[in-house]
Amino acid sequence: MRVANPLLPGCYPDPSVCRVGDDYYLVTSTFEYLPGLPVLHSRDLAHWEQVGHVVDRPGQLDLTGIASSGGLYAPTLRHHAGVFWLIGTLVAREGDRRPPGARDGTFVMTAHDAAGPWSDPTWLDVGGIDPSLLFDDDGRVWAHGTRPAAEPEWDQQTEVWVRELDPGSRALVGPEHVVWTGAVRGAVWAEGPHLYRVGDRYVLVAAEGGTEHHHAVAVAVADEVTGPYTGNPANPVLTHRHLGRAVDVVGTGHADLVRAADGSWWAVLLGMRLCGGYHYPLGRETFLVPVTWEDDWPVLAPGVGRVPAEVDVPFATDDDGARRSAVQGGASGPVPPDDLRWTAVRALPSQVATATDVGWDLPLRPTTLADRVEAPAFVGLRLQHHHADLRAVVTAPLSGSEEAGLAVRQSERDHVRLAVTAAPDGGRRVVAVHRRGGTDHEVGAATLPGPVDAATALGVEVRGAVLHLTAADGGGAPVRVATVSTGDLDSVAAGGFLGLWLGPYATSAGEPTATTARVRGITYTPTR
Ligand code: 6LW
Repeated sequence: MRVANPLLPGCYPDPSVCRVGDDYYLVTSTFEYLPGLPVLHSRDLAHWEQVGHVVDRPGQLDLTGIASSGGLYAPTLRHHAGVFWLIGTLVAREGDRRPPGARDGTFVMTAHDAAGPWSDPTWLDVGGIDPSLLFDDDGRVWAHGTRPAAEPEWDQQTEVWVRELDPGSRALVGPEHVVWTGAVRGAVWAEGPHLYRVGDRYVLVAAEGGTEHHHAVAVAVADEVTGPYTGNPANPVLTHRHLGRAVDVVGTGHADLVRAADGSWWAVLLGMRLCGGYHYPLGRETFLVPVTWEDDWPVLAPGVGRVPAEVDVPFATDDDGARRSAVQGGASGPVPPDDLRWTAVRALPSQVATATDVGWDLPLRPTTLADRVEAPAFVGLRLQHHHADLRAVVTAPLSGSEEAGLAVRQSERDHVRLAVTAAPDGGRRVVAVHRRGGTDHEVGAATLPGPVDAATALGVEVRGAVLHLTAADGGGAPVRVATVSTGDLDSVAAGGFLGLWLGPYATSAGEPTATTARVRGITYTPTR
C-alpha cells in the first residue's frame, strides 16, 4: 500500500527502529517531557500503534532541573536473544539546576516486552550523545555514539566512538576507537551513528550537518567493527540541503535502517515540514524511505534521492482500515486522560494532574510554565497537524494571581497562555499572554459575563501560519481573544529541538494556593 509521509507527524525526532520476527518497534526522543521515549509497534512498517513508553514511572529517571531541549535525546532500540535494549542519553546542560545526586549521561535499559516494564537505568562511563548498539554475529556487543572531537580540526567537529559493551555487567570494556568525523571535510555534528553488520562488512550510517537545514545522512563501511571506515563516494546519501528553502520538507537526516521480514530494507529518519514561510511548528517528524543495495552500498529513496510524499510498502495492506492511529495523526475528538499522547514537563501527568472520568483536575502550582527547574501543572499533546483545534472547558474558583487555561508550549522562554483570571470585581477576565524570548506580553483580553468560577470554553485554533485563541461563556459564541504567529513559536524562531505542545495548565504564579482547576471536554481535532 502507499504510505503517506511523515509516518509520525508532530514532534517525533531521532527515530530508531528494530524488527523482531514479524513485528517492528520504534522509539523517538522526548527531551524534557514525561513519560519519555514512546514505544511504537507495527506489523508492516505502515501502521503504527503506541504500546507504551520506556520511561514511565517515578524514580526511573529524574528530570528535575532539565530545561527545555535538554533531557532525553536520541535513543536506540535493539532486540537480542529475547531482550529489548534501549541505549540513550539524559542530557543536562550548562545552567540546568539539578538536585544533588541526580544522574545524567548515557544509560542502558532493558525489557522483555517492548511495552514495558523497562528496567531502571545502568549508567555507562562515556560522554556525548546519540549512543547505539550493535549485537554482532559472534555474540559481542558494540556500543557507539558521538561527542565533541577531542582534538578538533574545525569548529563543532564531533567524533564517533566505538567500544565493546559487556552485556552481563553492562559496562564498557576494552579499548575505545574513534572511527568517524563525518563524510564531508568541515562537517559539523557527525551524529546519530548506527552500526549494522551486513554480510561480512560493518556499515555505519550517521547524520551530519546539524539537525537543521544542512542535515544529511552519510554511510561508511569497514571490514572490522573498529574500523578503518571508508566513506561512500555517494555521500551524503540523503539530504534536502541542496534543494534550497522553497521546498516542502527540510532537514532530513538521522536515519536508522531496518531489514523487513521479506528481506527488503527501509530507513526511518527525521525531517521537518515547512509551514508559514521557513518555519516548522510541528518540529522534527519521522519519515520512511525505501532502501536498496547497489555494489554493497545502501541507496536511500532509490531513483528519487529525497523523502517522497508517499512510499509504497508492498507487504502492507489496508485490510485493517486506512485510518491512521493517534500516533500517526489519525485521531480526532475527545482525548481522555488515559490516552498515551499525554505528557507533562519534567514529571509524569499523574504527578501534576488527577485523571477523572471526564478530563483532568489540575491542582494549581506556584510553579509557572516559565520555571526551568520544577514541574508546572501542565499536561499536553503534541501538535501533529498544521490545522487543528484544541478545545477544553475550564472551571476554577480563581483569585489573586491565579490563572488556569490552555497553553501552547515551545519552552520556558517561548509559549502562549490563554488563561481565565479573576477580574478585580470577581468577574471573569480571559487573557492571552505570549511569552517571547523570556518576556511576557499580553496580546489580548476579553471579559466574559458571570463569575470567575463559571465554566469557560477555551479554544486554540491552529491555522497554518497563525493560531487563534478563543473563549466563550458556557454555551455562548466564542470570541477571539488573540491571534499569534506559529512562526514566532517554532524552533526556528525560539531555538531548541522541539515542536509545539498544546494542553491545559494552571498556576498561582508563585503564591501559595489550594485551588484546583477542573478541565473537561478536552478535544483535539484536525481541521484539514
Ligand atoms: C540529537 C542529535 C541532534 O540527539 O539533536 O543536533 C539531538 N543533533 O542527533 C536532539 O534530537
